[in-house]
Amino acid sequence: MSEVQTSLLEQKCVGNGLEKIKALNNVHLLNLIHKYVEHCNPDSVYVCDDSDEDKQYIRNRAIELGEERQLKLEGHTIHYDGPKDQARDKAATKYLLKPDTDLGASLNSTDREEGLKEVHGFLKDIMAGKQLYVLFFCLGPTNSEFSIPCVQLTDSTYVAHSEYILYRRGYNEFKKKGNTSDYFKFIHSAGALENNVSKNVDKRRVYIDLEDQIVYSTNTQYAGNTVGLKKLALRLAINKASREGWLAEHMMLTSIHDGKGRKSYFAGAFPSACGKTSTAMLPGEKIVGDDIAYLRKINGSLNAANVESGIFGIIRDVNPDDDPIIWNALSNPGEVILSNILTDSKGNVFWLGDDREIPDKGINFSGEWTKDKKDAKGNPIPHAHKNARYTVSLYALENLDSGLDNPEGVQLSGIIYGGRDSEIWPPVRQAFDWAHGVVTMGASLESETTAATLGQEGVRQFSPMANLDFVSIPLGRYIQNHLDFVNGIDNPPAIYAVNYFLKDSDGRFLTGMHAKRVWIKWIELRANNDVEVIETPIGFIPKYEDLRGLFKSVLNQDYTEAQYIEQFTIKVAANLDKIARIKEIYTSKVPDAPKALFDALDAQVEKLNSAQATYGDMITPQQLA
Ligand code: GTP
Ligand code: SPV
Ligand code: MN
Repeated sequence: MSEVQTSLLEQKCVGNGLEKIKALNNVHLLNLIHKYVEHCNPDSVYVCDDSDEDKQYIRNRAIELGEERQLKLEGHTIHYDGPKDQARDKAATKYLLKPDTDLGASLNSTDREEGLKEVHGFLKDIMAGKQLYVLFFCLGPTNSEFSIPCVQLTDSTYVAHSEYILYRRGYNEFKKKGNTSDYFKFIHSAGALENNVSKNVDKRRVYIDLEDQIVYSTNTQYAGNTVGLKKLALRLAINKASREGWLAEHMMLTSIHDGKGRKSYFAGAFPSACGKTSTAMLPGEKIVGDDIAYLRKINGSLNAANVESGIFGIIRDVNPDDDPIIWNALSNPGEVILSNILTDSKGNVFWLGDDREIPDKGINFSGEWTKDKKDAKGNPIPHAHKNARYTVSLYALENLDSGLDNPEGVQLSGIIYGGRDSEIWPPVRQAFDWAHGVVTMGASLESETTAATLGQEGVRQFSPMANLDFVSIPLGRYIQNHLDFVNGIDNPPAIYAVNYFLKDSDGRFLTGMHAKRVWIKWIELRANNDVEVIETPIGFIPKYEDLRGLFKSVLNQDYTEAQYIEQFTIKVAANLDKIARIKEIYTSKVPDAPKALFDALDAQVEKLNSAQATYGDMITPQQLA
């Protein structure tokens, strides 16, 4: 380490910041911090270790600078992202690739040298007049095979504060690792601010450099584009996992209880805004995680760990009936960051679907808001954004599972895939075997787009493993990794698919918000061999009597046979069309798609064709029972 480098940091670091960095004994890290302090040119640098004081400093500073405002409830603050910065920006998110690498047509990439030049152009002197925060966190439990240490450099107190709520602290994890370059690095700047929101969204970029495991994020605040350890890290992790033989997935983790002392863990992958948090928060069950999980083979079993220790959840429609635990967290004192909902002058908050009387004016994601306010196209601006969110620690929730911090993760009994599918898949079914589940459920997932990404909503999109937005290796290899992952696992978890979003021909949902409790209870019974099934061409489905019993015992609802038939009838032509769409994508866009994928799809087509010849296009469960 040269004199010049330490002298710049010495000059800029507040307090004993430089000593904190030096104590980590990591030259690579020291150089990285020096490089970006020099390049981004902040007025000062604040280095955080694992102390509560540093966390408190960040939170106070967020309020002092106005990136967050205190609300009526103690500990609650509100943050706003700009009107054009309310969701993940897929178009501006790109992998930086050398000319000789290719991730295939389904992933967004740009030339590495050009991308680095562009984003470093934006970053030059971008922090002048601001303070830079250096933060250390750990993905996954600390002291564990799952742990990945991360450093975040940001000029946003909101990003830093969110990370304190969402992740385990990692300063000591760095200390243990010593002089390594194998850690994740996140360089973020919100850029110039106007009314505390990023002003230059045309210069918003999320650029992922897989080679150096760095993600650069500029001129944006929305957490999905900025909080390094969330979706930015997932993209790095998928690549790392592929090199090291584990999986990084867009999955919630929950334990389901039979009421007699039996507890079984399930992982579930659903695209953004398609039910992960809602499924992880079911009444009577426990949450391990709601968004991102790492999966590893440990002692012959398939174990999963929550990468995070908090929730960045959609606040729309949160109500005491459907989400009592979240409602409680949002209605009582405690550390919570709310974003992009309406606030009045007294610090009260209003979100979409909360049934409270909405005031005529206040502040929301569009700035000063009044009931008659319209956007540039003349459309009314709702009082809160559809993708508005809350940030809360899992440790603050009464339904936290005891497995969150297990260094070995939790052992999975099942893996669930689900998307927004208004037409085709039944509410729940089980795959015949691992490959059938991986290919016809995970790799064949389609889902209608939502407000969690910028762009049109309700468009059906190919969404393999609910993870396509984050895949950072050729897609065929990603699927192959899943197919191979079963090798060496003694009792592989079964694979299930759910669909909470089936609609009737008038566009009404066929199942209510609570029905998922029944599907999950059925999955728990099935995973423990407590119920029988009906074999259909697309997998095993529940028997009517079992569902009738569960609807009664879990929800006190009468589930009629007519409902069952409507929901579980196999739509052969629609399934065949879907497989044709999926096959076309893998054929034309995924040059390395594994042969086993096509074999499983072809076998599925054959089963459907032969059932169609016998039973016709619509096959009721009774015909197969
Ligand atoms: P991200 O945080 O973006 O990853 O979303 P998520 O997968 O955690 O989705 P979440 O559970 O927050 O659900 C998103 C939206 O879907 C919520 O606003 C719910 O109202 C709606 N939703 C969840 N479950 C159901 C369901 O069973 N039926 C219907 N119709 N809507 C549901
Ligand atoms: C998602 O979009 O999948 C989310 C929110 O969970 S974000 O942080 O934007 O990724
Ligand atoms: Mn969620």
